[in-house]
Amino acid sequence: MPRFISMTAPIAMAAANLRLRHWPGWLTEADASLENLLNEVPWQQESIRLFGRRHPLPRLTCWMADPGCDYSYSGARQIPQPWSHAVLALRERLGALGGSRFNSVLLNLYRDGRDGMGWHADDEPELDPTAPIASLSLGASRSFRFKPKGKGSHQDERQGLELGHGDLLLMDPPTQQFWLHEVPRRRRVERPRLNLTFRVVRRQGA
Ligand SMILES: O=C(O)CCC(=O)C(=O)O
Repeated sequence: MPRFISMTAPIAMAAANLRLRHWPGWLTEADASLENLLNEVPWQQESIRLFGRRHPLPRLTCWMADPGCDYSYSGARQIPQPWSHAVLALRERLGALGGSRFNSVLLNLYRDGRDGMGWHADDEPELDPTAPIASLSLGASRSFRFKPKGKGSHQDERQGLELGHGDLLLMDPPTQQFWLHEVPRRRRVERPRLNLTFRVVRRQGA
């Protein structure tokens, strides 16, 4: 087992159609990875159009993918960046775990607690619904919350966990089909947080 990861048993969380596996502190060299990624990733400020006006997303992003893995979200087509060394190394270590070969990753940089991500599911038609999504977190600890799709939001049905430095979360099918997730804003958080969600995109024409 490489020193780079810690492979104790994950904490499993399950509710109806919610399948999560959480490895706190999975990446033992999280400090070095955070520094490398902050420096080597070509972070971009994307915007979305709402009611005819463009608004900057409350975070910086980058999409890295194999050729042919096109992807759109929030109404914007993502232009893939080449895989960086540090991200490729992380993908290699994840490959064995999910049983899938992740061919793409969305990186999000939350500069501080004023950045966040609203309720959504990673259920775009380009994504393979039979593959897990592997989410790796670095930097400041932030809440990650789930609520069932298609209902008024009953507080007692919500699920949540805290994602810390080096934590790995696997979201297994059919989670994305039935649940939404969010990273709420936390005004008191001053440090940056970086998250990578490794995905399997169905290639064009496949
Ligand atoms: O930052 C996170 O933990 C989650 C990111 C996320 O929900 C996404 O990339 O779809």
